[in-house]
Amino acid sequence: MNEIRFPENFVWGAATAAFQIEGAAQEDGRGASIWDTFCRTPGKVYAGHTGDVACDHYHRYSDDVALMAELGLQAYRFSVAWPRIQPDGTGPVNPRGLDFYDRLVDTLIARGIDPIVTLYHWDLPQTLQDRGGWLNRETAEHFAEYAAAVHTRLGDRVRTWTTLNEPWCSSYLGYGNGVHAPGQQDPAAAFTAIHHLLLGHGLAAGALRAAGVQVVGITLNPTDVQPADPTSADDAEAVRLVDGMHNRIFLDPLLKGGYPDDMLAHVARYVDPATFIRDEDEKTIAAPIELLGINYYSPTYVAWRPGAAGDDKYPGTEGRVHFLPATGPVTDMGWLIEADGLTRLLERLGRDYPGVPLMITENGAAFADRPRYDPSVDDGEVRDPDRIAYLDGHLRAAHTALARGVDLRGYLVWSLLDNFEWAEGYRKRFGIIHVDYLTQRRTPKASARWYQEVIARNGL
Ligand code: GBH
Repeated sequence: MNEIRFPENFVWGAATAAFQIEGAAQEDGRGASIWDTFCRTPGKVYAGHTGDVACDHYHRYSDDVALMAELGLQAYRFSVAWPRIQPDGTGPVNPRGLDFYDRLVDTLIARGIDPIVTLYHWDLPQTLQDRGGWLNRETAEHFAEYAAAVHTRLGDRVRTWTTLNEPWCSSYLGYGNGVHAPGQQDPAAAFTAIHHLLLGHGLAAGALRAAGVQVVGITLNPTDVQPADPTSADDAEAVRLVDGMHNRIFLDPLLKGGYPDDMLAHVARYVDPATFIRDEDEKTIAAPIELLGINYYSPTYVAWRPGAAGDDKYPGTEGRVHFLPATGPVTDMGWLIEADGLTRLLERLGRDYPGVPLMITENGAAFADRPRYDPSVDDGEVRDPDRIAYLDGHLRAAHTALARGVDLRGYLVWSLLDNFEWAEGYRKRFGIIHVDYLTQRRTPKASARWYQEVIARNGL
């Protein structure tokens, strides 16, 4: 394969999220989040796994940052746990919660690693959920107050601030099909949640801007939507609907000033949008941003299938769209591996939403490590050739988009560590660093060593 080089200032890093790695769930005044509750709801999370200990990163952050430095990471994207900062989601801040992120940021900076903050990676304070969560407009206002409070403490050292991680998941999985916390199952609720999440983003973006932040952003998980049959007009209609619900319903209000008309009409089949969208909201949501984070894992293939049952993945497409099962190689999550989807997605974003710099804020794959536990070959190495192949393919795909003029500023691998994979618990491993949950021992996998070289040579 050809050698490829990335641009001079291209940023290389890794990403994590608070609930997935921190543990210390009861410590230093942290309040409960909707994920603490969800983990304790029978049947929701694999084997009843919880975030109580996770990777114990709360206590081991300093060693973890040392590992990041060893790998040569230039940036580290982490999320702040809202219930550590405001245990009940509102009111006075809990200084001990802020102290943790203060120490983390200092440690990163001392090692020359640029901190990228995500303010919300799904761990809503349970108290706010008790008042309706993202179905309650006030949650959006509370989110902006929380954002300002975190900025007051970290704003002198953190340059890059992102508001939400993947509001698609918070809304559709959290309120639409119940796969994520808080586990509600109602398409109308999902649409209401989308709006309040976006409003929360807009209000928080405004608060950060007022505080002087120069790089404000948000992370989405837009997908590359493809038709089962490229010659079918019906399948093209399925693509339009899914692209609308997955991508445009978030991207258009953020970057084009308002919701797409076809999506407003679609939502109206479930709930009157006028019950939650107020006059100035679209203006608030369209606050300027300097960074659009993209989390990419897999493309989406769809067919038009009137009357189809059982596709509950996208609440609001029931009986209209069939989501094709993977027809090629998959990861341990069952997600189709298709790096070209990343090139197509990046080019499409560059074309349809010009002017906003992009960063891949997550990309990676779950694979079982092998054959570490085979005593005949247990030499301490964690072999993950599938992950190396996945990352290599996706970096080449990103590079192709760059070569075609897409303004892509960096790449953050998901994830630094094996961690709590939401409804899948600890059984799915996304890390480039292996975590032995019995001992909390960290072992960089072969992919981490490979990534270290990619960074060192700024290319493949
Ligand atoms: C991200 O979510 C999260 O930000 C991160 O916390 C998480 O650990 C990581 O990815 C890995 O899951 O239903 O089979 O068609 C990604 C969530 C993944 C949601 C792909 C939509 C569609 C797969 N997205 N998924 S499928």
